[in-house]
This record gives sequence, structure tokens and C-alpha cells, in this order.
Amino acid sequence: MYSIQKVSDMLGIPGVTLRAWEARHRIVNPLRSAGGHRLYSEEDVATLRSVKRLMEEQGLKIGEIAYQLKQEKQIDRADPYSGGRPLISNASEAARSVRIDTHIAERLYPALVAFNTEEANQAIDLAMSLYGYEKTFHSILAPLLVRIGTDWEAGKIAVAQEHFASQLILQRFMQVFRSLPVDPNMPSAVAFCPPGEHHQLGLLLFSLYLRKRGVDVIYLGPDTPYEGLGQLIEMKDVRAAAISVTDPAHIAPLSEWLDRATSRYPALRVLLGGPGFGPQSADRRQWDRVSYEDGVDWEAWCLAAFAPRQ
Ligand code: B12
Repeated sequence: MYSIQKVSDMLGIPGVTLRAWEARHRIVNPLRSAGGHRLYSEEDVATLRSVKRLMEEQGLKIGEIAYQLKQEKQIDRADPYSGGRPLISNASEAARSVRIDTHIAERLYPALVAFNTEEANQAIDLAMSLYGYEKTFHSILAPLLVRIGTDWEAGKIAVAQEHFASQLILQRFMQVFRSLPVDPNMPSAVAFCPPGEHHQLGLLLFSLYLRKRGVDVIYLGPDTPYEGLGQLIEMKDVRAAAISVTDPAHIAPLSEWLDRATSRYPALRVLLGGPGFGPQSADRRQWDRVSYEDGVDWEAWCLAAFAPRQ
């Protein structure tokens, strides 16, 4: 979270202007600290950055931009992914929203494969300001990473392009991840992929989901060795582990670790996800307090995993 002074310095927008945009146009609605000071999220900063650019580059007036943002946010709420009730049923408006989604992805992909950091970040900022971070990740960035991975595997792009694109997008994930406040009353969770597993996108999306609920997610990411995990669980009193596996070859060693972890840490709940655990998987076993992502409602699992201790 950022103070008004910090946002003003970062974006070169005077504090008085930021306050006016908020009061008159509701461009952003920052949280307040206990002392009443404004606290801007990563998403607020992205919105303000895009607003500034639209004014400078396209000569738009603040009122026009505010109107457009309001329209887009209403469309956003109509999106089933956001879980909200549809506010706009007008088909042409919905079509416009889809067109913009495609438009941003079409701008982003060439920027990424051309190693153009500035252009790529601008496109992501714009998407975040129009759709919010969740829709941007689920509808634009995650499908784009899949496209990049597919193109790399098909030999259409080089490994350097794949690495650059993945890293830039992962950095944006982490930025938002870090900006979401942790609820001090919530226990910790750990999120990791076992050794050798590099597909981390599903794990990131789920970790973001937990973090949005205030869970202190210790994100270890891909290719995490088992050594030291026990120590971490004890040190941070970790109550939940989210584990993602794509390649089924990693399941047998993971099962050994789960045997040990479930008997040693009776308060630990585990959620296993990723294509490696498909319902047909021969390695699917049952442990106490271990669930498979495909058979479980995420919200219900969170309620059980993070319920206050008896
Ligand atoms: C992107 C990608 C990559 C990227 C990964 C980038 C990254 N940082 O994650 C890169 C380019 C690095 C990569 C590398 C490789 N890849 Co690859 N890759 C893909 C690709 C294109 C998309 C995977 C993806 O990210 N999907 C999107 C995510 C969001 O979906 P998801 O993982 O299923 O997650 C969803 C759910 O499963 C769930 N979920 C997932 N985990 C968890 C965890 C929890 C706790 C919960 C609750 C939910 C949850 O949430 C998500 C949302 O619904 C797929 C092909 C495809 N089109 O799917 C191949 C694919 C997965 N890759 C594959 C392979 C073989 C490789 C390589 C070995 C290729 C090689 N020749 O070297 C390497 C090495 C990887 C390794 N050692 O782990 C194979 C896997 C085959 C297999 N069964 O093992 C695939 C299927 C391609 C293929 N057709 O063969 N890859």
C-alpha cells in the first residue's frame, strides 16, 4: 500500500489533484489507515497511471475518462468471473468489453516477444485499471502465459522470449500479491510445487485467492525441495499447504512427504491441485486432512483450514 505522497512522487501527479480526482470523479477509492491517511493499492496506482497517460497521450479530459472507467467497471461486474450480479445486460456493451480484452492481449503479446518492457507494462496497467487485477490475471494474463508456453513448445518463439514474458507477468502477479494486506488473525499457509515441477501458474492463482482473504501465504513457488519444509511449518505455525503438480512423475515422492507431514503435523491441512492429480490418476490416495482440488469447493476448504483452533 502507498501513501498519497508516495503515489504523487511515483506518478508525478500533485496530491491536490489526486484528492480532486477522488472527490469529484471517484477515479479511485483508496483505503484509509487507522489514522485516516489514504492508502493506495497497486490497482489504484495502475488506474492513476493509465489515467495520466490517457490525458497526456490522447488529450482526454478527466471527466471523459471517469465516465469510461465507470462504464467499464459496470461491465466488469457483469462478468461471471467476478461473481457479481449482472448490471448491464446490453449485448453490445458486453461485446465491447470482450473486444477490449482481446485488444489488450493482442497489444501485449507482440510487446512481450519483442522484449518491450515499457509497452508490456503499459498494456498491463491499462488492463488492471479497466478490469481490476483479478479479471486481468484470469482473463488476460493467465491465457497469455498459456499461449506463450504453447508457442515455445511448438518452436514458434525462443526460450529467451518465453522466459522474458513469463518473468514479467510473474513479477506483476507478485506485485499485486505483496500489496494485498495480511490479516494478522489468519494463520499462515505455504504454497509450493515439488522438486522438478516448474508449472506454477495454477499455484499462483490459488495463492492470490488465499491472499485476498487475508491469509499470510508463504509462496515458495516452483521446484521446491522438501528439505526445510518441516522446519518452516513449525517455525511459522503453518496450518495449510497448497501444492501444485502438473507432471504425474512428481506424485510418488510427494506422497512419501505427505505420509510424513500428515502424521507429524496433525493440524496441517493440504490441498493438492494441478493437472497431475486428474481424477483418473493411478496415484490418487486418501489421507486425513488432504483434499484434491477438483473435488473441493475452495471457499469451504478455506473455512475449514483456517477455522479458529479449538
Ligand atoms: C505455460 C506452460 C509452460 C511454462 C510454465 C510457466 C510457468 N512459470 O508456470 C514453461 C514454458 C516454463 C513450461 C515448461 C515445460 N513444460 Co509446459 N506447459 C505450459 C502450458 C502451455 C500451460 C500450462 C499452464 O500454465 N496452464 C494454466 C494454468 C492456470 O492451469 P493449471 O496449471 O491446470 O491450473 C489450474 C488448475 O489445475 C488449478 N490448480 C493448479 N494448481 C493448483 C494448486 C492448488 C492448491 C489449487 C487449489 C488449484 C490448482 O488452478 C488453475 C486454474 O483453474 C501447458 C500446455 C497447455 N496448453 O496446458 C504445457 C505443459 C503443461 N507442459 C508440459 C511439459 C512437458 C513441459 C516441459 C517438460 C517441456 C520441455 N520439453 O522441456 C517443460 C518443463 C517443465 C517442468 N520441469 O516442470 C506438458 C506436461 C505434460 C505432463 N503431463 O507432464 C504440457 C501439458 C504440454 C504438452 N502438451 O505436453 N511449460
